[in-house]
Amino acid sequence: KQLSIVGVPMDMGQMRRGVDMGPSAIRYAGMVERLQELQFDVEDLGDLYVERSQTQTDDSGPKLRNLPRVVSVCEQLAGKVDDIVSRKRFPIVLGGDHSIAIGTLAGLSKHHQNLGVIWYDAHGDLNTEETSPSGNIHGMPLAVSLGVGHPLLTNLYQDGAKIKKENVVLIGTRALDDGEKEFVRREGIKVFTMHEIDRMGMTAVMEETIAHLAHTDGVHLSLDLDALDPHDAPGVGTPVIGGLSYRESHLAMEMLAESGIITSAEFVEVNPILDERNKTADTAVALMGSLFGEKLK
Ligand code: DIR
Ligand code: MN
Ligand code: MN
Ligand code: MN
Repeated sequence: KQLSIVGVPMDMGQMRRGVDMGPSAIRYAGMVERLQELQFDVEDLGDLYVERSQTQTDDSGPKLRNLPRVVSVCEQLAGKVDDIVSRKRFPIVLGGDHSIAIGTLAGLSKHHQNLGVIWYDAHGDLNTEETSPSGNIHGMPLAVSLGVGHPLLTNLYQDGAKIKKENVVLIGTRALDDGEKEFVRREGIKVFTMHEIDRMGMTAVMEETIAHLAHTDGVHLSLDLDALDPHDAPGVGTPVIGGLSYRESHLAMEMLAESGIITSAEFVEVNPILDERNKTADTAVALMGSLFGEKLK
């Protein structure tokens, strides 16, 4: 496998400054070296240009904060991801807040008719401007990619939905807003909340996830570090107690490595300002090691 890394220093999708430094923190934690040790051809494309003027954060409306800037970064990212896949390489996107998944999935959708998505996150990211309690676009990317949301977001890069609801699996969910619960019920989306993970165990959850996505033509892993318990990943903007352990997450990554189904990945929401000695970036890199087959070597 040939891997291409692209960083997206985006923090406009939410209110806590500092998540724009996520790509640096993850590289500093030794990401490139870790993947090279696994004998991959690793290309680091650096970071996208993200216009930043911290004093101009759009706090005006309760809805879709910083919409134009999020759109322009996501357009740029979609083009970059499209290009990486066109060159037959495996894209790894580093966030940045989770709004960037809109761009990642838009770029991937040029190459997949039936893309699977694993949304590893404490949250559903299924809000729309009507249901969002925060107005933060990082709470909306999965809804947008399913074709539900503001037209500037849903029609980004190419018109309409980028993925299908039957190809999505949420893992680690424990903080759904009311509108998101309604979305999940209405659309019948597959969700493994912490309750199911506790009852079934991560092994069975991953077996079911992999079986559920067996018919797809590729699977994207969108990993929000806040899926993990704040004990293991304190450096995130919206921590939620009662999360996935470091061990459960490694097991999940190892099972994905064994399955061979993953064709792209992103690691988002690492905020070094809120972190403890880069622990969250270290966790992200350790999980990448497992996802890319450290145990199989
Ligand atoms: C919350 C937070 N549900 C919102 N979402 C986060 O603002 O819509 N997603 N943090 O990962
Ligand atoms: Mn998220
Ligand atoms: Mn989250
Ligand atoms: Mn939240």
